[in-house]
Amino acid sequence: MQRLLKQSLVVTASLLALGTASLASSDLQTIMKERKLTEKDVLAAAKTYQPSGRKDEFVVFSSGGQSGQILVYGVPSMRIYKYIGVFTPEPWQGYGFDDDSKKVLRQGDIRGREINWGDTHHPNFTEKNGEYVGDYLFINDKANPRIAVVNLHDFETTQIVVNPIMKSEHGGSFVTPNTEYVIEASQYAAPLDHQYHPIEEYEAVFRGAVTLWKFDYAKGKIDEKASFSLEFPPYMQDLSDAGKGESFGWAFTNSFNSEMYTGGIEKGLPPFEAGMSRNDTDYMHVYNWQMLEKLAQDPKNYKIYHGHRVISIEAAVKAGALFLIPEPKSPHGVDVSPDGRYIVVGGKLDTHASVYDFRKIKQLIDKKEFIGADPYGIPILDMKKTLHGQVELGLGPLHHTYDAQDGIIYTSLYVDSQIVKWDYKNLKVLDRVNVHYNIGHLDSMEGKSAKPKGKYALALDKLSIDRFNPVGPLHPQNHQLIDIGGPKMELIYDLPIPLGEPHDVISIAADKLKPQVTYPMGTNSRTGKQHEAMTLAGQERVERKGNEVKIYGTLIRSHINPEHVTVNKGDKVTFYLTNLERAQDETHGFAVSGYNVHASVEPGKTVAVTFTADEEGVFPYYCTEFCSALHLEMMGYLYVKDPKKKYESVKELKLQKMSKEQLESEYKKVIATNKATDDVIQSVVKFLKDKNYAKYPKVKSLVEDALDQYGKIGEVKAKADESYKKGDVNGAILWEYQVWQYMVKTADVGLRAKNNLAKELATPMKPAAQKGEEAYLKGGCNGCHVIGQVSSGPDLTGVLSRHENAEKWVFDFIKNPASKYEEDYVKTMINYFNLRMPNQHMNDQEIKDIIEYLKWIDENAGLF
Ligand code: K7E
Ligand code: CUA
Repeated sequence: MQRLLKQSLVVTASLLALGTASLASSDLQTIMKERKLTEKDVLAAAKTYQPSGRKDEFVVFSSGGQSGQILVYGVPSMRIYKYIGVFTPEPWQGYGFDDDSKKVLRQGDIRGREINWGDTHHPNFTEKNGEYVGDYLFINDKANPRIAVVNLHDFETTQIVVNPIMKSEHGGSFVTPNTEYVIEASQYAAPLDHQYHPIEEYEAVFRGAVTLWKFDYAKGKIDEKASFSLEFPPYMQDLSDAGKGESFGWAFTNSFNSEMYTGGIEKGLPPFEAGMSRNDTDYMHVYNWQMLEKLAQDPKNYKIYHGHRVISIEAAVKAGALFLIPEPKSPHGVDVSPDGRYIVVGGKLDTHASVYDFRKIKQLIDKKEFIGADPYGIPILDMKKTLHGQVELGLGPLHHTYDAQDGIIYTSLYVDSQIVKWDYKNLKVLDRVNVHYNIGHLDSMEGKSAKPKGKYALALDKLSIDRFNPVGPLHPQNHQLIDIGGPKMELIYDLPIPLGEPHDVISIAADKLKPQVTYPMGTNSRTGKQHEAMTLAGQERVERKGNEVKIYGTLIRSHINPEHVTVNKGDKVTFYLTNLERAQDETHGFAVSGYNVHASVEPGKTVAVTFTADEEGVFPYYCTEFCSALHLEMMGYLYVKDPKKKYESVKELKLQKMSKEQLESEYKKVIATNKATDDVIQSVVKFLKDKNYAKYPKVKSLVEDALDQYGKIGEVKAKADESYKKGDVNGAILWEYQVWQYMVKTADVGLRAKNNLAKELATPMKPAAQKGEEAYLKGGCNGCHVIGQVSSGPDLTGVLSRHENAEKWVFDFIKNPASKYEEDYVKTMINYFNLRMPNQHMNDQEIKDIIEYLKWIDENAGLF
């Protein structure tokens, strides 16, 4: 009694303390003052904050730069959702640590060499009529010229293709308007024959190129055989873009070394950077991929390099498929307007952006009006005659993105650390905003598609300098979110990127992405087909052939089947594992001690891990995802025996065992526990059935999962009973515990289903009731009162019908509890709970709202 009383005092005191603290800290003005926030800051927070459970409007895919990965985050919340392993192993996804993902990664090996990283720059979606479809994503690797395909049905990398002729690239991956081709343009010129050539042969044999990778939509794969390239002069090609609308069929690639300067700092010559920026202009390459597609059908137009067709400059020129237009020195971004008419180029070393008019370009081409040809015979168009105009923007214009509003474009200024908003039709600057610092790419929502959505822009800043808590000399990158909804741009959020230098992002309306949440049973996620080693419950087995051992296993909460595997030293061992779960997010992992293998096995997936068991010993394997309360128990042992050795058995250690009586009493206990647990399950099942759970898909799938678990009990229970009958009480106890495990899993999911269903069924809360709930929570009332249950205070369901003139009674009681401590009813309660209702100092409005909330509870009695 003494102890209880003391406890109740402590509870009351802490509740009161909680009350005052939360009152103080929930006052907006106070918080703003304490945290030194301006009204603008609070507004920015309101524009980006997503309450728990709320989803984002846009999803952004960012290249991970030197990390060789992609990262995925949401706008406007700027919450990071995922890293996708692309050119780099990514252990948490098993990428590069299970057999099938290793195969994908190894597709990226170059001339026999294992490559385990990449320098990713430009992600791009599949397109239809120039609009984003978003079922596949392409990304390039600048360092080791490659393109990867990421399947957005499960956000996994499924293909890597190696560029057969280039040694480096940058103008990839750019997609033509109906995903006919993925464009990849080279960067640093090199001999296409992959042989040694001295720099003196630069003009003669060093070459750039553009590769047109054919995308086979039906297979979701790049078709390497159907792909081809076009040879370019060694001008150091750069960014590219595909034409659309009126420029459909054409593509544009920048370059920055029309000087063909070859450096030589070590010989006392001016370095590359000096010679490459000597001319006032470089060249934009203008080419027609539809014509090139035809040229690639006739062997007289191309040369084969490493099994790949490369159309010669000469053939392209002859067919009228390749032209050059001068552009301001050392340009970087080239971006085609949503309607396809304009091509905007930013010259890094020029303060202007140049707007080319494709109509004018086309007219000159049709009239064959050229100002000459370059040393390789490519016709050159008159820059002035192709320009719509130029606008002075500031220092270091790099990249562009378009707005939803016609004629509006945003350009990044690297040197000035700004974004400029301007009108590319009327050639007028409209607004500018500072970013932090040294911005590269930028993106308005779907800003490079035929239908930009505007709303927000992302600034991808190269330097973050002083923006974040210091984490050592290698600083995070900084992605900044800008509100572009109004006439003035406003910076509203900073997202430090802890993963390489993300060069470019691509954004998409979230509702266009429809990834699956589980796999059809037995899926090989890297091929999308059923895995040849799919294993269902009851099919678990170990097969041996010579020194190859194949384990066909299954994973389900919370065991790995099999749990013991014995092999010989030197055996080649493959674990095939199928996750039998059907429930969303019930992923299991698989790792074997010391053998450098790991798999992430999402529901329905089948994976394989292979290794040579070259070390003798006992090696635990286990699940690496905390998948249930019994996750730590999800394990097994791999025994590796040396067949050449004789093993003497160790003398068994005699340990004290349980007596028969002890066993019987434990058996009774577990039977009783199982009965009680089953009663809870049955009451939940009754609730679900009474309320027609099957009408609610989300609840239905949860119930199905629960029943899956429950369905396993029969078999296990039979084993328990059989053991008991045979007099094996110990065995019976173990099987009964297994029954209990299934019951716990059933109850876990069942209760989640019940809560979900209750939420579906509850009547909507009126604003006053909502405020009442807030006040109730803020006041800490839920510390003692649990709705639907007697806890350390009475259940409040029905409180409004427990008293005469109840609303007034409850009002008075909350207002001044002490005034009623002497009433018989309250006295009984105080005695029963050993607690007094404390005064929470609610104001009248709050109390009225709480009464509205209590009414809502009564309306929904029985749901909680
Ligand atoms: Cu400007 Cu590779 Cu597109 Cu970096 S790139 S910024
Ligand atoms: Cu399965 Cu942890």
